[in-house]
Amino acid sequence: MLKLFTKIGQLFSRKPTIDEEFYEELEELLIQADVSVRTTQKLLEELRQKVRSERLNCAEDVKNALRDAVARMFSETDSRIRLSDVPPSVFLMVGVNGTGKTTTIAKLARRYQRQGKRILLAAADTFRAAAIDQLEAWAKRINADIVRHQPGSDPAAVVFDAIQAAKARGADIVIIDTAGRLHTKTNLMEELKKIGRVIEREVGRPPDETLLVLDATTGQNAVNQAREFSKAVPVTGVVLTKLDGTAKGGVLLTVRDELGIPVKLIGTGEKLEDLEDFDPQAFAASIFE
Ligand SMILES: Nc1nc2c(ncn2[C@@H]2O[C@H](COP(=O)(O)OP(=O)(O)OP(=O)(O)O)[C@@H](O)[C@H]2O)c(=O)[nH]1
Ligand SMILES: [Mg+2]
Repeated sequence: MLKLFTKIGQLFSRKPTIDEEFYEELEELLIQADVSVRTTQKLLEELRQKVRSERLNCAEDVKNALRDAVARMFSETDSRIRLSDVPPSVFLMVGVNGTGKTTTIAKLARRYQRQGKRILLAAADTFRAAAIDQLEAWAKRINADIVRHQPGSDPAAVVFDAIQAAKARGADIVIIDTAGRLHTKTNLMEELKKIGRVIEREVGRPPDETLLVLDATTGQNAVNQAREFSKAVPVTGVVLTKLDGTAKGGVLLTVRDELGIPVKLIGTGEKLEDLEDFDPQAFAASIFE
């Protein structure tokens, strides 16, 4: 189980008196765990109301009330990955440099291969030669098809070829790797839009998933990235990686609460099997233990 809010768990196990001092400490710990100020205020407000109206005074009850408030934040979210009934399904992976896009692609590909699906990878990160080789190395390792062009070529052309190849070979899912980009660079954002248009034209619908890969260890910065990316492309879900390396799970809450984007997957390590579905209810139930 991930230990994302350990300190908050510890606060409750000290059996604190539920007073102003308690709320202050809780507020500080939530913010330290990268829950944004706004989302923290919202949670605390809800908690205070419940404590008042139900006259809660034991730490255990207050902890449960906080857990319920977190669970409610996710309750209307559909956190499952969508596949199309008409293959190939297309997943577009986006995000800033080094967040874990390419690694997550390999993990996802492996997961669907295990379900008997045929995967084709598209090396549309043509910006770095090493990026193409990195994806190809994963493709070899997991025995997946890959479409690649020369470094420096047009990423949208790679995507076009990948979709044609997927149709010709009967692939079930095309997963597109893209270059890490700063959300502040407009030309790179335009490139993503162009890729989106090619997909829409060639499969007759937008990508089934546009997954924004965020590095949990970057905290509030990840939230800013999410805000900017979702202005440029219709992000359908977030993959939060490197949760194994952090006690700061608050990004999960903030992305959901402030941006309304469902968190769909979490990365918990560098290995192929280190990918989990995000389960909001289990998450809420476990985080304060
Ligand atoms: N601990 C940990 N490391 C991860 C996780 N996901 C990816 N990494 C590591 O993060 C580093 C960057 O991963 P990449 O998949 O290359 O990231 P990227 O987004 O494709 O990077 P660019 O192509 O440069 O934009 C690698 O060393 C990965 O092994 C994770 O869930 N946990
Ligand atoms: Mg990459």
